[in-house]
Amino acid sequence: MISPTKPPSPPIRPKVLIIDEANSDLIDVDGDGIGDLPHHELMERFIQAECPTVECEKILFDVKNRFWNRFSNGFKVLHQYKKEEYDAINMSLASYKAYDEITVKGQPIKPDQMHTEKEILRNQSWFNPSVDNALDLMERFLGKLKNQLWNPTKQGWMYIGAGNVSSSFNWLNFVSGAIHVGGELPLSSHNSLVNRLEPYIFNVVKLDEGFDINSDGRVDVSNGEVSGGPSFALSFVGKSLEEVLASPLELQRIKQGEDALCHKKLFSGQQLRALGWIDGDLEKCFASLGSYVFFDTKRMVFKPGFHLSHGRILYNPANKPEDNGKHVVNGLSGTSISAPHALGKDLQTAINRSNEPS
Ligand SMILES: [Ca+2]
Ligand SMILES: [Ca+2]
Repeated sequence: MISPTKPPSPPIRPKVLIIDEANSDLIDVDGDGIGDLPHHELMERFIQAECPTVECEKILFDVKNRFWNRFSNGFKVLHQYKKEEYDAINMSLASYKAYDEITVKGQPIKPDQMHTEKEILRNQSWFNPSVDNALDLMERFLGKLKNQLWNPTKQGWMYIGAGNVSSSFNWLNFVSGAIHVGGELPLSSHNSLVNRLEPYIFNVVKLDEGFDINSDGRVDVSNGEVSGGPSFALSFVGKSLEEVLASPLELQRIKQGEDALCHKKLFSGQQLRALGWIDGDLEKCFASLGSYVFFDTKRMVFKPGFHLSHGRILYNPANKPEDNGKHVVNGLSGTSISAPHALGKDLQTAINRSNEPS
């Protein structure tokens, strides 16, 4: 006798709310220096890259002015009118404060004290009441997230990046119950409020039909969505270090104001420090990556990840042995990417577990 086959369960389609800025600059995906996707769109792609069945909704805030007032007002609106339930939230908004602006018990705060002194810090006079209000609203909203049966942790997930500057923290990392994602590199902000570490730099690999942003061999951004110019990395890859590293004479010319040279050369961390463009911590970080850096003066960003292989330059910003620099055209970095990467992975892991035979 043939036993009836159990019909397959319908695919689980988790629902994620992305909270981000409405008017952020476009992010360059294909590495030609021209922006391609809005930040919130990139957040969605990183979640989808790990969890293809996800449905994303977005709430985009205009946060250019009076950040906290607009933010907490925005959250009030969310509480009043947004009735849908979500499996997870990706919180991309952030605002930063330097550790050296705060003292606790008469001493400057240390990053590893942030968690134990959390309540004291939230009750100090420097703590903006609008911030406190926003944190309270976020905690209440987090408490209302869907309690999904397929999610083994039975709790709502809110993912918040820790920030990209080691001397400061993100105010939003005070939200209790959230997953605070730091990057696995000293480039990012690290303190005891951070409870999750994820990769900080992601290679963008060119495939035939588009671009793979999470190194799984599947296209996440199609060819038609990018500006399509040559990648900045191409002008260095395959050359010898002598050809591409700024010489002492060129460093001198840059010091005298010849900015155009910045786009034509790579720099070591030591050279950037000598130019006064980075501090000692960043120099150490670049040295630990073993990489040379492209310094984009148009947008003031560092693109690390040029390595030497058999005497030739290759580009592999995430330092992934399996990519080996082949067809890598750009590197995307920051904890605002580490966070949706973690979110997508967790959703897919929960879905896979719920599909396992019991
Ligand atoms: Ca581009
Ligand atoms: Ca992919």
